Formats: sequence, C-alpha cells, structure tokens
Amino acid sequence: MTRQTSLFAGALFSLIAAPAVAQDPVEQGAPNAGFEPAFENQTRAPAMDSGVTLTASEFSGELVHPWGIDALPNGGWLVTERPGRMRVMSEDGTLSDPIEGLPEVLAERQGGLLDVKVGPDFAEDRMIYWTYAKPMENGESATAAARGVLSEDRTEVTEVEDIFVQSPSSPSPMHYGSRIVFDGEGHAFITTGEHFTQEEREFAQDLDTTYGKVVRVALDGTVPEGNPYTGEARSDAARQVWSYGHRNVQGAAIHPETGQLWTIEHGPAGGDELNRIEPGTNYGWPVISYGVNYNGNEVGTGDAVQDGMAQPRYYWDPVIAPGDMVFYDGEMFGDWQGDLLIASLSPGGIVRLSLDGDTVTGEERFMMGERRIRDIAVAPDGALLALWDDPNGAVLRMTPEEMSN
Ligand SMILES: [Ca+2]
Repeated sequence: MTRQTSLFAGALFSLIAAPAVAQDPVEQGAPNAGFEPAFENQTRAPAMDSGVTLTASEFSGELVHPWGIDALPNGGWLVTERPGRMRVMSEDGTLSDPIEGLPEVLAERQGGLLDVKVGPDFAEDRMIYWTYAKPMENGESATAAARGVLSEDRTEVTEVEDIFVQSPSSPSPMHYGSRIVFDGEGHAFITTGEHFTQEEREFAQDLDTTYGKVVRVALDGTVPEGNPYTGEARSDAARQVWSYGHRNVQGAAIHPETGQLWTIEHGPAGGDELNRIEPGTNYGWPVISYGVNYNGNEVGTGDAVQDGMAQPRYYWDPVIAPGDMVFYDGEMFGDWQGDLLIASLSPGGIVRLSLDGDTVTGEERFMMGERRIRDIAVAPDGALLALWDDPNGAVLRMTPEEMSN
C-alpha cells in the first residue's frame, strides 16, 4: 500500500469509525505545533485508566543527576550519576562508593556519564557497558560507549576499552543521546544525538557522521555483518550506522516478543517521537518533524511527512521530554504486562502506552509534574525503580498506593 493510499484509508477509517470509538486523550494542554497525524492514534491516543495511583518512596538517595540503571544478575543494580560516578545499589537501596576505573567524562551541560548496562555475557566475562561524553581535543567531546570487567567485589572496572566513539567530536555539550541495548545476537545498539546546534543538526542526515544515529556494533566495537552501509566506498562512520535522521535519542528497548528495537527521542516543541527502528531507514530529522523549533520557527521543510522518511509510531504534542523506556514485565502491575513505560523529564513523571502490534492504543500518565524522571527499571517484585534526575536526586521506588504501607 502506498503512503497516499494508507493515508486515505486511515482518513476514511477515522471518518467512519471515529464517532463510535472516539475517546478523549490524556489531558495534556494545548499543542506546541498542532500538525495533523498521519494515521489514527499516532498522537493523543485514548486515555486509559488502570485504576492505579502510584506512590513514590525514596529507595536510594543522595545521587547527583542519576542517569542510567541496570540490574545485576545476582541482585542489586548499577546506577550512574552524570558527573561521572557509577555505584552499586544493593537490594535494600544501600549505595556503594563509586566504582573505580571509569574513564574521565566531560560533565558539562548535558554531558557526563550516561547509560549503563550489564553485558549479555556477564556470567562468563563480567563485562559491563556504559555510554558517556568523552573528552576530546580542544575542549570538544563525543558520545562514546565503553566496556570493562567488573571486579568480583564490584569495586572497580578493569580492561576498559571504548567500543564506539562518535565522529566528528563536537564543541557543543548538548544532545549526546544516549542508550546502549543488546539484541541477544552479539550486537550492541547505541543511540546518539546531533549536538543541537543549527549547523550540527544537519549531520543527522549525513551518513559520514554518527550524529543523530542509531549505530550497531559487535560487542568488541567492530562493525558486524549486515549493517546497511558497508559498501567499499563507505566511511568508517557510515559502516556503524543502523538508522539515521534522529534528533536526541535517550530511550531504547528491545520489544520482548518481536525482538525489534524501539527508540524514543527528544523532538523540538511538539515533536517527541516513539520509533520502531528498521536498518537503513531515515527518521526525518531535521527535514520533517511534528514539532516546531523552540523559537517558534518551522523545522526543515515545514512538513511532518515526506516520501522516503519513516513516520514515528507515536508522537507527543505538547512534549513529554522523554528519557528512557521499558517494556513492563512484572507481577505488581499485571495489567501492564508488555506495555511501554516511559520516563518523562518535563512535565515529569511516568507515561504508559499500550500497544497492539506496532500501533499505540492508549496512554496513561502518573505523577506528572512532580519530578524529572530519566530512567526506569523494574524490580524483581514488579515495582518500578525510577531515577529522579536532580542535583539532589534519588532512586524512587514506585508502587500502587494501597501497598505503600
Ligand atoms: Ca522523525
């Protein structure tokens, strides 16, 4: 089906079906940009009410801008703080001293130590992976991903090596992305940003840079077979590219049933996006967008749709400023199984989306406007562990209100 046909069919469907099924979306205020969606439920999906009131308690406090969290196989979690520290958080929330051996980071503006993940072969090699703003020459920096071996006593990492360094380096300490996730087949997906400036954002369309990209590398950083741009004439950067045309991707998760990569990115005003990532695909930034620039000017062509560029599966207008996301898998919120839980920085809180295949069917929001949430993990009992990204931040344990005592 061509885009036009599917658009027409979608419009026809909404004409016929909308009056019968129309439900109000989540209350979210006036749009920033107000584009028409390309298909039904691409934005402002019907509001859901799961009857849950979330309550948050401080699980682990005194963290400075906590940014990434991941569970350790034998209990506890790794937690990063953006100024450059990584700690072990035990099952009762006790924090260790900072792990030694991590590289220097550029902790300016949005830069610093960012995501962390326990490697897929940790049981054999004790390898952990993280992303960070790597200091480069002349005060510049680049999004990088590194790995190292976590000592048995969990106090230091050794054999540290970068597996990805964004190119070129940038003078702008903004829009670094970044997340790292594994596909279970020996690859790491690393998400980046385009460093925000008017000149650099154009690189999101340039395959010879790794700005505004999802890259795919083997666990040792080499370029694996099957990347889309590995012909003989291609640059080193292009060989790493999996998808392009992204703005600032701070959320990534592998769909538990399809194994497909999904990402979420900070858009301009009105243009935060949820995307299903296909290799060799252009996601449009900064040519098309559902948002407008924060100064009110239109983005790129001024359109939200263009042939040859992928549509987001969902977008938010007004924005939610999305951090990371997780497909929920737990018992505490049984009705949410398989739903996407998304960290919102602004207005702040948790956004839940239900999906039917690749289509969003409903949206619900929790604790909006209370705190800036950067990342979410699911505890063994199904509770949410949410990173409150603040100078006096914390890991918050979120449970249904009736369980809070
Ligand atoms: Ca896009």
